[in-house]
Amino acid sequence: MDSATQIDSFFESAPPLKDSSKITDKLNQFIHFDSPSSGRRVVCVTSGGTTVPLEQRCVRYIDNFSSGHRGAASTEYFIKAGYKVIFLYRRGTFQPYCSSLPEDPLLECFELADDSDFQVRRSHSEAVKGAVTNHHAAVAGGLLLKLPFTSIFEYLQMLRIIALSMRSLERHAMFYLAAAVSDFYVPWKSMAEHKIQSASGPLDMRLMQVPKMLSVLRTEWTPMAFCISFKLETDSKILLEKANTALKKYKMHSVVANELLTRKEEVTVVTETGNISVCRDKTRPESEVEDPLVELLVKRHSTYIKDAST
Ligand code: PAZ
Repeated sequence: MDSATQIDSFFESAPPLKDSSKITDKLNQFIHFDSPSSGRRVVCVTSGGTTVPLEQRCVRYIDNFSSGHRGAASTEYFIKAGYKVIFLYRRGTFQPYCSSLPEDPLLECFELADDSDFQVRRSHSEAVKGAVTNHHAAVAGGLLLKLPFTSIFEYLQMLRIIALSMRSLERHAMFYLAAAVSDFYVPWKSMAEHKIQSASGPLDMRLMQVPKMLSVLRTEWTPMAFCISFKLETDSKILLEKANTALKKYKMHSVVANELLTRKEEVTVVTETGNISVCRDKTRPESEVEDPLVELLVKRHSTYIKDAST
């Protein structure tokens, strides 16, 4: 099967996305909230890992590691830089503007004020107020649209809808693909409907390869967008080579290479003209590597936009 056929068959056999027309409406409203001539840049930040269900009435699934911290933090820096952000995130993972919130369970953040009312505990009130204010400003100001996914089927269908909606933005569109996307899946039609029974003995299951959507994103869905993908490895010896291969194979504008253990300290931005190492400012404990990373990518995006007019 060639790759176009694999992609078609993935989408044809996937369970239909719930609310797809509502999602398209939300996206169109969000993207065109400013007048179309405002030249506002829009970035789609993907975040968190996709699941691969093993049963249609899913009890068990395979998961991909990603806390969603990278995507959530980067979203805040993109908004600070003037972008509108479509945050495509895995349900239950880190959210923008929540990093300073207390880790206590939700109910422990509140106390009863009197019989009928409650309030945020004084020790948490500054952090909660800051998070609520910043989040509200971003959403109400038309700068943040959050769209959740869980499975690989939802993720790829939503990514396609987003990409097609962003197509008209041409070079002002950016993709920052930090989500950890499954490489293997069970096609919906060959998946057990009910919970797999352990009494039947060892589980023998064949997983198909998830078709690579990066090429189709670059060549068909949004050919003019500025595209950044991520490459995670645990073996540092193969990391840069794999990132370089992805850069060329999928025609990415940059690939951000990171190792599992050091991903919060440093990343390497792999580009056609060389590799750029980006580190967290270690003199400031609260600093995040996403800050200089987003700054670098915003500059490169500006150059990409300017190059079109020369
Ligand atoms: O979500 P997180 O902050 O825990 O980790 C971020 C990351 C390592 C998932 C991301 O930087 C990344 O490399 N994503 C792509 C993973 C891959 O499919 O290779």
